[in-house]
Amino acid sequence: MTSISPTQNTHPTSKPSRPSLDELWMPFTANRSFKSAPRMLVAAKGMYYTTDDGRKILDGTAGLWCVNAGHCREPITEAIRRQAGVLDYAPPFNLANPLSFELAQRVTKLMPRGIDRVFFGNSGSEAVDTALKIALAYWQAKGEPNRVRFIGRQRGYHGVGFGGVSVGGIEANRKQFVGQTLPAVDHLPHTHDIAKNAFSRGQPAHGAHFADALESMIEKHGAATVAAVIIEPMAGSTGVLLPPKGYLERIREICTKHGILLIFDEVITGFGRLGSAFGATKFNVTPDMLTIAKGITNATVPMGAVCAKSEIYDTIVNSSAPGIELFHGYTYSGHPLAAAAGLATLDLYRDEGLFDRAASLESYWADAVHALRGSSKIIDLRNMGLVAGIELEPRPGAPGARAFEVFLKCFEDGVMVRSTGDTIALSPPLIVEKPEIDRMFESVRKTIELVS
Ligand code: PXG
Repeated sequence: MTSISPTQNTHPTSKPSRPSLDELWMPFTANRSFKSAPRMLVAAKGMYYTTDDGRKILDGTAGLWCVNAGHCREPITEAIRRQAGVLDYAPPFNLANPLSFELAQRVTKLMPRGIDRVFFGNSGSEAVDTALKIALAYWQAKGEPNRVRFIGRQRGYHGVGFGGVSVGGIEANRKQFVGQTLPAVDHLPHTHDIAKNAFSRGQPAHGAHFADALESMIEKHGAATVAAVIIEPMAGSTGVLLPPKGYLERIREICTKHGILLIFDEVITGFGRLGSAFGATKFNVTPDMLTIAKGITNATVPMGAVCAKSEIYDTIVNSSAPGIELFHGYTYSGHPLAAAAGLATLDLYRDEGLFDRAASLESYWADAVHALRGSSKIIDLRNMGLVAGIELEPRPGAPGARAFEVFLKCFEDGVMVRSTGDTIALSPPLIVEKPEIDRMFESVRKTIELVS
């Protein structure tokens, strides 16, 4: 079978020549349906993808919430190219490459004060499982080995490792693996309350009280058994669920009161998505650990990380006998290509002021989101930074079908949106221009009218 090169098939009318689709088992995909009608992306530049039949697709989702600086940005591409010819790989166990240290320092400079240690992995899932393991190791080192319970939240997404699906609040991601997820986990209620907060602009007013469930859970299990609470400051994957005003502050307060570690999973909210470097800086609530991935390298080379308070690092490292202090790590932790890509990405974010750019576009974006109001099929509209959630009335007997059809039809129309349940999520690269915002919402508006 021939393979596709990005330069082929650039005429919209040409028929693509495709590789065999049989061998690849696609992730989180309806394989049979996709393979009967594939959507193949072969090139990208700036705000646009190119399909294998030569169509340009406006990227309304920054890939999967990750290409925050736009596609194929030359400074990043060049850094990767250069690094690949200088040091392709260096073992990270008892050896190192200097770029990983440099990137760790650069990342901590963007973090809230006090978060100043970084452990690298290769994905959000690895970052989450690493953070959970660090929490357990921390409590062992502190002499409180009974603190083993994790508290996540309904509708939370924390990747696909055994730790991540356990603390995550998506039943579908656990049901094929019943019996082997983490045993000591509880879930807070989610904060989505359409009855009270529908069509809120920015943070919803009602729902700080959802945090109080944490107090009851701690009381039920005993504070001395809880290792950590893990939540996304804004839940992305399950439909753009914003933290009600006062909610994150209250979660922080309760964790502090009971000495429980608070982990913010910022895999989506990191690197400017909400108009600030991180959710923690946007909402001015500092967790004890943050997990990051995606935007750290503009998604060019896989990378994830856990960022932790130095007290956590010091406790584990200083309490240990001479030798390895944490029995955890990856072949590709701090990979030189990822580190080079990360440094070039952070330079680009800084040089183009992209986090501030997201903040300055927020009100134009919010206007565009809320201008969709009026269709009987839309039951809620949510916005924050450069994120939108457009929740549709589910089609009777077919939850998620309407939103998925909107995704398919927008793609035909040349705009990439994301559907999750009955919510359409938009999260474009932070370089998006106003006419592109208009085009995205026009396509979504038109398409929602078209679907039954
Ligand atoms: N935590 C959060 C908050 C995420 O959003 C992960 C962890 C896992 O990251 P990796 O790199 O292991 O995939 C994620 C991933 C979607 C979607 O459609 C979101 C993610 C992944 C796939 C799809 O919203 N986020």
